[in-house]
Amino acid sequence: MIPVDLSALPGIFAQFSAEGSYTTASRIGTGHINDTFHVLTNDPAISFILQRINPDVFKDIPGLMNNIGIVTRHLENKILSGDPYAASFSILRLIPATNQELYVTDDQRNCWRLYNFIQGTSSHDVVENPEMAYRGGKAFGLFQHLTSDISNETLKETIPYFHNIEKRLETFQIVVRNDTEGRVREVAREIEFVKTRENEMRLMQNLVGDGTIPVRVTHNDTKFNNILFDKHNQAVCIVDLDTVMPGTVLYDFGDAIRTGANRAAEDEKDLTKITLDLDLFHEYTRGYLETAGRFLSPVEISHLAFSAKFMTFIIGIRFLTDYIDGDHYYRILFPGHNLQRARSQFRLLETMEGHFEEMKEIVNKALGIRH
Ligand code: ADP
Ligand code: GN1
Ligand code: MG
Repeated sequence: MIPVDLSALPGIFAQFSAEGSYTTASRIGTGHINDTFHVLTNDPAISFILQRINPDVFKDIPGLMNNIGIVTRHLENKILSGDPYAASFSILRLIPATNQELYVTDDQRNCWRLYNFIQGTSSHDVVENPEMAYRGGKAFGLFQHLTSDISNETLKETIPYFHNIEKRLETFQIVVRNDTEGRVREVAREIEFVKTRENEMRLMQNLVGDGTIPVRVTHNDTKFNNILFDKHNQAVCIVDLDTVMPGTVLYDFGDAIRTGANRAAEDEKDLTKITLDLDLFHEYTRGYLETAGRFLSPVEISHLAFSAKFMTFIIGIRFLTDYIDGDHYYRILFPGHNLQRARSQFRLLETMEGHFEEMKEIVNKALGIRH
């Protein structure tokens, strides 16, 4: 992706039907794919999130924006109609372009979209305390609950096979075979790590493939920093809706645990600092089951602990694949960043393996006390 030309931002902003006039914009967040800016206006009470969508990753931007439109309208209707479950959420709204489209296209054929900025909120890359984990768990569970009445068929699968382990392993094997950057020698240990776990991880594909685990509307990128917290530390919104599409709740629970029950950064270099924190796991799970427990099936619940291992594994493989392939997919901040991210995921997975029985017990315990 070519870097964003900051001087073009006012002109892009002007193509949306937004209140207020542009004053400044600054980068916000630590996402690895899109370019996200906080746009301030002449009215201090009104600001926006302006995002360039990465076309190398998102091949069907009309489909993706249509999905986001459906989900944001659905949630807004629930909030405005006084749905008691939606009461704790703030409205996230796409601001249409002046031509009524949900996005605009710039001279380089990049697509941009605009959201209202939810004032007084911020996100956390790393969970700070068990209370925050509990509230985050409740918020992702609530998001699933509130979107569970959108029919799967209305949403397009905008990145096919996104959490499909067979496909991810296949791609991994291809990049290892091609070794275009000569990096394979350096990652022999990580390749072995993958090999010894791939059969266990294929279980997820079997469960989804034979219908044991239902396909539902899911977020598919439930990193902790995709939850907005207000000044009172209440979770008030789920953002980063690019991958909302048919999936399984296991993807969302597992992905959230990677960052929601781990006090180290996703790319922590000092592996001794990385561990699955059982207190955070307990609190996240308790919060999650309070809101999602009412619609989950027993088989989904019984695989929650496994899903944390699964998602940590698959995301570790994706970072490792990108490293071996020459860092084309994720934004990196220094050479070797993707390898560091992969190593940190694999270390986290090892600690989950060490605590697996306790994780299963915690799920059962949280289930028992959810009402
Ligand atoms: P990325 O793909 O870059 O992660 P996100 O949509 O997650 O993009 O946005 C990046 C960060 O910007 C979020 O982690 C959050 O801190 C902030 N953010 C995103 N949307 C909003 C919003 N509507 N209101 C307030 N803050 C937001
Ligand atoms: C990417 O864009 P961001 O940083 O929220 C990725 C997720 C990974 C995540 C790992 C579309 O999310 O799947 O879990 O990085 N998004 C896409 O941090 O590939
Ligand atoms: Mg994000």
